[in-house]
Amino acid sequence: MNRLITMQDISCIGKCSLTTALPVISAMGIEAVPLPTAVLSAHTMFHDVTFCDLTDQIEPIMKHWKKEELCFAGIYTGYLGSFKQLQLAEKLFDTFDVSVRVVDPCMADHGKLYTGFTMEFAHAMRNLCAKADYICPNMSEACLLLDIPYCSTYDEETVRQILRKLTDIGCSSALITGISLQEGKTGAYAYDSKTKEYSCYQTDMEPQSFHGTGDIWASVFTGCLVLGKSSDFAMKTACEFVREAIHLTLAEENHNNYGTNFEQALPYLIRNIHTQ
Ligand code: PXL
Repeated sequence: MNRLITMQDISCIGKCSLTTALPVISAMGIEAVPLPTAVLSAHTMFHDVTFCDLTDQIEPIMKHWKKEELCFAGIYTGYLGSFKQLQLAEKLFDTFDVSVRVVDPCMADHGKLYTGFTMEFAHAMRNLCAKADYICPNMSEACLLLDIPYCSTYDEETVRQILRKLTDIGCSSALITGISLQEGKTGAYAYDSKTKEYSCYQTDMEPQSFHGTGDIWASVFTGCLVLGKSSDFAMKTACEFVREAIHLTLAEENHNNYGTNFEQALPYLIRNIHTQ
């Protein structure tokens, strides 16, 4: 059975980071191994969040896995909360030889850094991105990584130019999520610096956006790659799963606003990953 390490926090309430990555990766038939960085009572869009830092645990956990001679097919890093955690994530990539390395440089949305993040952190995130096979920022994160003003509107050529610059950081492929090239559509755009090929997938845009969808997207994308699927299939499957999760959330009259009903979309995901 494939085994995948995912390094990010546990936000108990919020349907993001590990509380989405673990069930999604497990549903795909992959052993989901968490490397938890912190425990928060809820994600940082809530007020008065409690926070317990687990940075001190990360190296001992890695050392133990190494001693046990455990092998992993992939590593996927998500929300990381400090410079030290960025360094440890780099060490994780150096310690385990895996075939799929995905960095989701979680730090911003809608042109704004998340609470507690700085431009210096965005610069430091570049070093981790350089070690990845794939990075999957949204447009806010892509612009921060490149130190350019936020592109709230863009044409296809601008997206392609940003993607090329992202791969100049050192990763082989870059994908930007949440790219909308047509009214009523949204999806992702990818560039593979080895083949110099671009690829785009667009699906119907749901009328509301939700927190945590980037984490769900990256979990499905990484899971597909670990299962040996193509990156085009991974991109399509991730986009369609997020659309379905939002669709099912909006179908519930009293849905919460802090995250999606992605759990109800898991059967859809399981059906879809076996179509190729
Ligand atoms: O979904 C990204 C994320 C993960 N973890 C925590 C967050 C956020 C986004 O705000 O606050 C703690």
